[in-house]
Amino acid sequence: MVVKVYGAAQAACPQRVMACLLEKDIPFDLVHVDLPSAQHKLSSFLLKQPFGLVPAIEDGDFRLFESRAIMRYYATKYEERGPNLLGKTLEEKAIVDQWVEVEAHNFNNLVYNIVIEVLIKPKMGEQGDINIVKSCEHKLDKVFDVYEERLSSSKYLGGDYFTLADLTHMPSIRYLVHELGLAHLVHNRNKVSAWWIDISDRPAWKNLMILAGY
Ligand SMILES: N[C@@H](CCC(=O)N[C@@H](CS)C(=O)NCC(=O)O)C(=O)O
Repeated sequence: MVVKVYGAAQAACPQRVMACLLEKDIPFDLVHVDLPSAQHKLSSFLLKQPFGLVPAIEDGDFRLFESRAIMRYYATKYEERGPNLLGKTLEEKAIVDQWVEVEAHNFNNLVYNIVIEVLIKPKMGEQGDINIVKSCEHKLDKVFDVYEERLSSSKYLGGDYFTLADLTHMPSIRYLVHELGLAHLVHNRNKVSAWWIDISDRPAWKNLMILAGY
């Protein structure tokens, strides 16, 4: 049974799921949900994701939403296949989880708010608020200082090898570097810059970039 991913190829949260599936070599079909026409708010889609957000998956009879829950599910279900994305010992797994939580609670919203002001509002004919952008950029600067420190003593955020801790950051960092004019946040820092160059060179990520049509 091929996994169905409901989402949009260029939306960050579905990309988190697809990056994980590609790392694990799990075949999937992307079922396009058209965000500009608010297809994700239709009652038929709310059956799959009751908050009207992408992604959601269907795997046979099994359904799941929330991108980080989905990536954890597949990384666990296929723990023995392909790269270990979870950590091996209980402590390694806890540290991977810690950085996944950091991404969800200290990082993601800052980038998301900038995306809204810089990309989404202008597309809808509204002017973005530069003060929100500046404030989020300032906060992100501090978060990246923490990452620089972490990556000075550990090759990857979760430990010695690439895990979900790194993967979960990738869609947002791509936005910063390639679409929001904020590449300096990454490349002004030696360790963060080397880390991003390394993880964005992974075949799974490059395949996702092709799929997304970049
Ligand atoms: N916590 C959710 C967030 C999902 C989310 O915010 N998805 C965005 C795309 S990255 C979306 O559906 N945006 C459309 C909207 O807000 O109407 C997850 O990780 O799956």
